[in-house]
Amino acid sequence: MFALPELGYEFNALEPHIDALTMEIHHGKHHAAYVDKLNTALEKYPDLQTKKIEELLSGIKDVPEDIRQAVINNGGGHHNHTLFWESMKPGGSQNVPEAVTKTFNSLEDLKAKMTEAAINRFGSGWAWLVKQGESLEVYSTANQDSPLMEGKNPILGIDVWEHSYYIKYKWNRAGYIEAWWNVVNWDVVAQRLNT
Ligand code: MN3
Repeated sequence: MFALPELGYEFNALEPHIDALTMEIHHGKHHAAYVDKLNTALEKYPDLQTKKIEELLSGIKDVPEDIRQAVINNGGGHHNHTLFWESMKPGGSQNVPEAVTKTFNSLEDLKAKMTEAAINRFGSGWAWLVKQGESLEVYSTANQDSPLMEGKNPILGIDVWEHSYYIKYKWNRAGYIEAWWNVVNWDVVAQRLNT
């Protein structure tokens, strides 16, 4: 059985960049629903219930076909959001990892690349910084598709589903993305890069 992880900070902790109501609904309703639906999908496959979510997603081709899409959507949703909550902290943090500046020249260049990927993701999805082997890459996925399904290790991701910004930013996805950079926890990004 998978469980909804604790946020680690209050719903209002990321204000004014991410508002409390968005956080409450996003975590307590959207993420919770992915977890519930993932558990329901796995009901008839007890062997899969004890696997780690990372294993399920990176081995998605081995997941039985009748529940594969449900695991892609809801398992992906569970893993993506878990990573997302951990990637943010009140006030953000400034310790940008050296690997980031090495690959992208500067933090500003990485931000520009990820922002572009996030703005240009048509419809719902995520923009990512991923690691594959030793190299870093920026790209985006649709819906809740996890980079793990393509053998890429997600390091930092921004949710650009409308549910992640519509209450405060309405149509202004770019405004939400710009504000989000203020709460990115680079310490966690650095940890992920080193594992
Ligand atoms: Mn979301």
